[in-house]
Amino acid sequence: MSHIDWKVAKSYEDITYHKCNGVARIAFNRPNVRNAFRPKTTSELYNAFYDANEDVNIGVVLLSAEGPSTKDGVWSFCSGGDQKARGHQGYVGEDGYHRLNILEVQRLIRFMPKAVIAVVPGWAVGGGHSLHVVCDLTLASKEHAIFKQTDADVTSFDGGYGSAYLAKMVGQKKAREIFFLGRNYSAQEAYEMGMVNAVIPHAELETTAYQWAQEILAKSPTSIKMLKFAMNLTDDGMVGQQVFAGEATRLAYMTEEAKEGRDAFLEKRKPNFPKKWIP
Ligand code: S0N
Repeated sequence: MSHIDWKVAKSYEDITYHKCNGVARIAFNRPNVRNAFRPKTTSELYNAFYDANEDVNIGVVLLSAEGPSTKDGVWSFCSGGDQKARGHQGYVGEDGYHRLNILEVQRLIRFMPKAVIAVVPGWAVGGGHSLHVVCDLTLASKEHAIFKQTDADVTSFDGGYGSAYLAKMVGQKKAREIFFLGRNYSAQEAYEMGMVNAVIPHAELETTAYQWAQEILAKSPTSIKMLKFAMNLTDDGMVGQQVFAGEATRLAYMTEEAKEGRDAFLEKRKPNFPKKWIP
């Protein structure tokens, strides 16, 4: 990790979780298996993202990865679902039940009112690729990031954001190539396709991500939130509308009309709303 003064927010087994100056950093920490996620990892991810979402002092979340592998020095962001944790019915947790809770993590990233930046220091593969797709921004290591979709190799595929939203991002033909052929793409190629925002020298990746976060933190929080939800809306259907509209309701609560509506009910009288029909 870089020289930023990160403070441990909570200790976990499969991830690390830090905070510093309005930024939360959640990082995969299974580098020897290319940061594959098992049910324990996704539970921990959900828990950390939930905490970052609830913390009003946090405005931006970095999803990154520890590394490199102590076995061979290779860097990874995430290689998706842990194939060793797969039973007959799916990814099996410590309680013996199969779980698909990476999708809950995806939804939290997608619906949280804060920018989430994928910081990709190495392999982004399978479900790890899908996670970078669902994040708001992606920064990639110039030397080590490799993007690859193996879902169709192992019959463990993401038919949601990982593929359909990717197609909106890079175009239908390119998305089908990524999934149907499963080739490796460099950070530069991913940038040219439109699924990476910037290609960063590896040694500067974490500090650059932190700087991008600080730039976002200088903006109006309500604007960032409403813009994120507005850009999500058309792709997220009724749920997208629900998330966006929830914020519209929250803003409406701050008006004189809302105050009058509440007071009239509590005082058992008819409301006398200000008669201003502003176009
Ligand atoms: C990442 C790859 C390309 C790296 O290749 P490289 O550098 O040659 O390394 P390897 O020697 O292959 O790997 C090093 C060690 O790491 C282990 N390992 C790597 N990836 C995994 C993994 N995903 N699971 C378990 N172990 C992994 C290797 O076994 C090796 O260990 P040792 O040293 O002990 O031999 C390459 O490793 C690769 O292709 N990995 C597999 C990528 C993959 O197929 N991932 C799964 C794809 N599918 C998903 O992720 C589905 C996502 C998902 O969960 C989901 C999505 C939608 C709806 C539901 C779900 C759901 O099921 O929850």
